[in-house]
Amino acid sequence: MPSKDRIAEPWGTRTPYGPGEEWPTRVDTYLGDGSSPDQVDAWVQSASILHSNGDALDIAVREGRIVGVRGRAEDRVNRGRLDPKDLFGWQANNSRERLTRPLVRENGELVETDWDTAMERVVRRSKELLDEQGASAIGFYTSGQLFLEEYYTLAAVGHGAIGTNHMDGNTRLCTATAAAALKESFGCDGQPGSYADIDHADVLALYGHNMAETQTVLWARVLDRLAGPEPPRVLCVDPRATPVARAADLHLAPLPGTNVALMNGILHELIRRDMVDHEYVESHTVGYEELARQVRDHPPETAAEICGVPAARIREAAEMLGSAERLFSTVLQGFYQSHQATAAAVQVNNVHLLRGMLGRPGAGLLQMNGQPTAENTRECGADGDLTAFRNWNNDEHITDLAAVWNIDHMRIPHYTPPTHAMQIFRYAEKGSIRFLWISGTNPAVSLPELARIRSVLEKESLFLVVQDLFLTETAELADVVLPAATWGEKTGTFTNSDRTVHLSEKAVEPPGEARPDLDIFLDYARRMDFRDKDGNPFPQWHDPESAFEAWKRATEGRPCDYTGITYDRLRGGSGIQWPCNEDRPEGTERLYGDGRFWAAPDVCESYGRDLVTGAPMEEVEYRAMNPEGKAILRAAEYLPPHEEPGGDYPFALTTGRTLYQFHTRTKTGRAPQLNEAAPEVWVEVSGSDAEELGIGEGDLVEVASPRGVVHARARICGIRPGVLFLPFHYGYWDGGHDRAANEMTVNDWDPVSKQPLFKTAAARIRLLEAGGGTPAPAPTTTASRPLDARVPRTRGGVRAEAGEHIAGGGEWESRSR
Ligand SMILES: Nc1nc2c(c(=O)[nH]1)N[C@H]1C(S)=C(S)[C@@H](COP(=O)(O)OP(=O)(O)OC[C@H]3O[C@@H](n4cnc5c(=O)[nH]c(N)nc54)[C@H](O)[C@@H]3O)O[C@H]1N2
Ligand SMILES: Nc1nc2c(c(=O)[nH]1)N[C@H]1C(S)=C(S)[C@@H](COP(=O)(O)OP(=O)(O)OC[C@H]3O[C@@H](n4cnc5c(=O)[nH]c(N)nc54)[C@H](O)[C@@H]3O)O[C@H]1N2
Ligand SMILES: [Mo]
Repeated sequence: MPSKDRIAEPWGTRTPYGPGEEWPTRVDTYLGDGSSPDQVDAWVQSASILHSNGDALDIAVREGRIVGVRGRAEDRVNRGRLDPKDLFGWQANNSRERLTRPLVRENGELVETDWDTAMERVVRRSKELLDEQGASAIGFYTSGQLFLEEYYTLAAVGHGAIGTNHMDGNTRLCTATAAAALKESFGCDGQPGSYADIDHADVLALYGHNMAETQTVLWARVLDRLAGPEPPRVLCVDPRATPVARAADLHLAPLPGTNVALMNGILHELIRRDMVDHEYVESHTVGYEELARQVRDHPPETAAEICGVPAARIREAAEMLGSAERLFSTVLQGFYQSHQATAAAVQVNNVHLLRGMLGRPGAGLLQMNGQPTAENTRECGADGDLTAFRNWNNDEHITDLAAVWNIDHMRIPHYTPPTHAMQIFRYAEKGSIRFLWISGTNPAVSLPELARIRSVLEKESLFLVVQDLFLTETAELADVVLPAATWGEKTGTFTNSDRTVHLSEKAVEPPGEARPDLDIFLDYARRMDFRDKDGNPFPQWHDPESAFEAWKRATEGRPCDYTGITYDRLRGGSGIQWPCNEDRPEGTERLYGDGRFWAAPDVCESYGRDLVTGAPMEEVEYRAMNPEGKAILRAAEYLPPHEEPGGDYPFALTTGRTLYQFHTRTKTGRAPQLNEAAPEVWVEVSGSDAEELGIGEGDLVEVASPRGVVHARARICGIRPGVLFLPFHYGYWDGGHDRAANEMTVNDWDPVSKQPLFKTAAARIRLLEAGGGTPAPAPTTTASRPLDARVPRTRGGVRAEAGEHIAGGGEWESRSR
């Protein structure tokens, strides 16, 4: 087996294939801690939790410790491949900095204690507040990184037992817009497409999605198509020269925040040139006239002026999309976290509806997820959604869920809309939420306008519970810290972006007294003595598998039907795509192939919102508009962002990710190979801006917005002039001050999805100190690839095994384009 430096070559060896062929297998393995394969005591089935791709893998265990991972060849998602985070990220499990005992605040200091003491404090405060103020005093803010069983339990505890409206996940920051866009267009959440569409597509369109860095294995699938016969054409919409942009046939680099203008220009062309499947539109959609009217006066020239993209390029994009026979599109944070997020994401759905590109091999669409288990947060209803894609505004859905839970339906709060994350923090700031339980997320680094978030979390009037693996920036501010067990240390299931459900089995014991999140939530429920209608303990389940079985009953007959899946069926083979039930025992590759949607008034998850104002539609309006439950073509006009570059802040600041780090780095920052590949914050500046400002590669600069400041080394790269980019990974647990991108971001959100705007702010930049020739600490293999060819390339130092391909033969270069 040849070895590859998987830090220097994150996508590994090419295994080219042609349209309609099966993606070849390539099994990637990495064993650390000086272990060799014959020393591995057991390989335990799991999947990756450092992105939403769902790469299936087996965990290597030696003497009770995790020592490595190996991709699962039999899985439909990755066919054995692993990305650098998959290969090296597990090392964080073994970190000596893991929390091993509960902590409580005594005289201002966090001190170690036992579980009884910690839980009794949580329970006592809950009861006091429920007596004094009621459920409105209590809030939960969870994650996209726990397991399905844990979210379902939390949803039952929060919405069912306590009856609070104040429950959301960090999925609000992540994929709230994906959910909203799917509800707006198709009546219900649920990804229409499948990863296998990449095997068939002749055009791939990636909107604000740096797939190469954020779903690295899926990108390897694309690269393998590009290296094979009859490759697809690729469209990339991103203001930076990402690896996706470099591989694309057409790269549009709009100014951040102008996606709706761009999409309307494209839709104008599609309609003007009549690249529309009228039969499909007529049979399966409503809203065509309104959409056509909206974009009629929005030709590419108008879009060009707003987006700063030549009109000719916009026409080329329309030509590419309009001539595709099998169009596959993905959308992610460049749309979801940008201005007019839902309105923009919906226009991508519109392209597919106009062209009838849904539910056939290669004709598909993924409003991507980001976090590994974000799909489950939404499905289970541990965010603002109602369990199993039920509709908050449909009384029958509430009654139905109450019957599943065997509780009185009046216990489920449905008098006002669920409180979204930013509003939860606002209520905590104002003092009406007085108890906040944060699990599996680190808002002191990941929420916008950090100075304000810190002041909220520090408030005396707020009782803060933090459940995490490490003493994060957020945990430091808690009243009670609960040490959680994580992936590899607990059993459960989770679902990736293309609806593939994987089982992740417990491989090793958690460190010290750390406990699975499921056990912690259930322990709380028992101590609170929650009961169902028959006086039985509620939730009625007691371990992962009984939670999963209970969840299945909640999904019966809903779009995300899990009733045909069991833990046993998930063992051994590939993950399974929901819906999976009696009618579809093998699961379902693609939704909506029959042109039927979950949009009928009685079944839909939402009656929709106005895309511009976010105002909710009433049931009667929805019934009048869409009585037969067709897909909905929803139009939106472009509006300028609230904060535009200009005056003292002439640059558009955007933020995001790099391939080697995950979020606030609690895991990747503790995996040496990954951390060394991207050890410190940097800021990306274009060549022309750098020249004008007299800034050179590696110079120390100050970047400031009206809200805060970051100090960083400058990386001069292929970003669009006028735009600055900061990775948001760097907080304060292992570094100095003024380095978190969210010191600068704005406290504003999309009116429809309520997702915060992390991608648009106005900023200025100035030189602080010349770098003396030392380059910025940014990777060179990624979007941050330097213009200066003399900067040394990123190397791994440690070599990971990358299996050779089984089909094909010989080493291939990806097509140079
Ligand atoms: N390596 C790595 N992988 C990850 C993660 C990670 O932290 N690290 N996190 C996971 C999670 S939770 C998520 S949500 C996903 C996110 O995955 P992505 O969405 O792919 O990642 P981002 O870097 O946030 O943003 C994508 C791109 O949006 C572009 N962009 C910025 N503003 C605009 C705009 O206004 N319009 C357009 N068209 N583009 C714009 C940026 O230049 C950036 O390249 O990644 C997942 N995978
Ligand atoms: N400026 C800017 N800000 C952003 C973004 C951006 O692009 N730009 N992206 C946003 C997006 S898409 C996301 S998803 C968020 C991510 O933001 P966060 O969710 O705050 O980031 P993480 O570092 O993933 O935090 C997860 C926490 O959960 C802990 N954890 C991991 N596994 C477990 C477990 O099994 N149990 C428990 N209890 N804890 C666990 C980890 O140690 C970590 O502290 O950031 C958002 N913030
Ligand atoms: Mo995310």
